[in-house]
Amino acid sequence: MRQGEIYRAATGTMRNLFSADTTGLRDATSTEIVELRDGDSFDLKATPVRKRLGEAVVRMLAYNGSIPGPTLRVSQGSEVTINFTNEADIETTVHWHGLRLDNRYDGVPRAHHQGMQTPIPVGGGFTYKLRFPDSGIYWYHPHVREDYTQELGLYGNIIVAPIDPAYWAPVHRELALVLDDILLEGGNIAPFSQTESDRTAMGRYGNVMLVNGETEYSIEAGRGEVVRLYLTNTANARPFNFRIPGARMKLVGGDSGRIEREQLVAEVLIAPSERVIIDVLFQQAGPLRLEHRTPEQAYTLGTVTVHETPIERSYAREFSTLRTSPELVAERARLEADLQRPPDKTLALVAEMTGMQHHGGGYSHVEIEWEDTMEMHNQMTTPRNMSWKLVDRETGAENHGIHWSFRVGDRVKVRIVNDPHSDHPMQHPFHIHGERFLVLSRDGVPNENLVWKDTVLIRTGETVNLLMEMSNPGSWMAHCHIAEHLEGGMMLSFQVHQ
Ligand SMILES: [Cu+2]
Repeated sequence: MRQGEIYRAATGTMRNLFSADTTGLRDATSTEIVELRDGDSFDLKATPVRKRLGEAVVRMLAYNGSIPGPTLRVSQGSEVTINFTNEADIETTVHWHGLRLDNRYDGVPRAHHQGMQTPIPVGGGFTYKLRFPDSGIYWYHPHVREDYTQELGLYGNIIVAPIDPAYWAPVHRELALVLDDILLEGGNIAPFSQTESDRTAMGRYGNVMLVNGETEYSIEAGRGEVVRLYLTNTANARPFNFRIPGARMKLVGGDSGRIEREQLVAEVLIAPSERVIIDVLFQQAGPLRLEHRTPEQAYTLGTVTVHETPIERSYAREFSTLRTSPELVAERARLEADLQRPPDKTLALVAEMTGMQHHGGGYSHVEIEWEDTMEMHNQMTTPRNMSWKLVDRETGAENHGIHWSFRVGDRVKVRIVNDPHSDHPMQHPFHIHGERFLVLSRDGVPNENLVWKDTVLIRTGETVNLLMEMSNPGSWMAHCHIAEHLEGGMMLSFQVHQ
C-alpha cells in the first residue's frame, strides 16, 4: 500500500470522530485587540467557526469568532474578570499560560489533577479572575484534549504592559505573532477521535504553517522602523526556528519578561508554548520573508513589505544599545551556590511502547526532531499502546504518582534528564504551572543569559538544571507541552504551601 492508502485504512477504523461539518457556521474574523483596565470584565466564548486555509474550507474552533482569539492588553499589577462561555463541541477549561495567578483559576481539570476545576460542559460557563504580576507575553488555551482544541484554533495572547515605562526600549510598534501548524489531508483537517488522542509517539506535526491563523500572513513596514514582535508557538509538537533574512533582530525577552542581556541574533528557537520577544529593525526597503529554518529546509511563514519612505523618528540608536536587566543581574549574583549544589529533585523523561516496534536504543538520535519522520507509525500510537513518563529518580514514582511538596520562598533545583535510550527519544518542552523558573545550565554548561521561564525545551539526551522560585501557593501541575504527550500521561503535580 502507498502511504495515502495506509492512512485511509487507519483512519477508516477511527471511531466517533469530531464533526468536520461547516454548514451554517460563521466565517472566522480577524483577531481583535482588547484593552482591559484594572477591574474590567470581558466576555469570552468558544464556538465552532468556518475558516479558509489556502484552498481548503474547514471547521475550526475559535474564541470570540477569531483565530487567534482576542489579544488582551492589560497592565502589570491589574486584575480582570473573564466571563467564559463554552459553545464548542467538547467540555473545556481555559488555562492562562504563564500567569502566576490564583490556583483556582488556573484552568486545570480534575482529570489531570485532583482538587481543581470541573471541566465546563458544552453550554456551560465559568468566571475567571486573572492577575498579572509580571510583564511580557502570555497566552490562553484549553486544558482538556489540547491535541484537538489547540490544533483547531483555541488560543489567544495576553500582553502585559510593564509598570516601569523604561522597562523596554522604545519601538515604533508592537505585534503579537502566533506561530502554528495544522495537518490537512484531502482538504480537511486530519480527523480526531472523540474517544482518544492519537500520534502519541511524536505528537501531531502539521503540513501547513500558520501565522496568526493565516496561511499567507503579510505585514507592511517603513524603512527604519523598529517593530517589537511577541512570538508564541501554539503548535501541538513542532518547534519553530524563526528568522527574517534581511532585517536585524534583537532578542529582548522570553516567557516572562525581559532577558538579562539584550543580544543581536540571526534566529530564535521557540518550542511549543514558549514565547520569545524580539525587536526587529527594517533597514532596507523591499520584500522580506518570515522564515522557519530547520537544518534541512526553510518554510516561508509570511512576508514583510518594507516601504522606501523612511520613518520620521529613528530608533536606530536605541536598537543598537544592548541593555541589561538589573533584576536578572541581581538573580545571577545569587545563583553561584545553586549551580554548585546537587539537585533537590531529578526527573527522567522516558517513552514506553507496548507491543510496538521500538524506535530508541540502537538508533542514532537527533537533538530535535523537526518533522514527523515516521508518519504511519506515529499515527497509530495512542495512550493505549504507548506511554510517556516523568520518572522521579529518587522515589521511582511516575506521572500522576508524583506529588512534590514545597513552601512559599523555597528555591528548588530540579534536574531533568531526557533519556536517550527510551523507546522513542525526542525533545520535550517541559511546562510548569503557577511558578516561574530560571534555566541554570544545560549539560553542565551554565546559562549565560537568564530570563524567567515557564517552559523549557529539553533536547534528546540533554540534562537541564532549573531553579524554581516557589512564590505562588497552590496545587499545580507540570507537564510536557506536546499536546499528545500530555494526553499520553506526561504530567506530575506539586503543592506549594503558604
Ligand atoms: Cu513530550
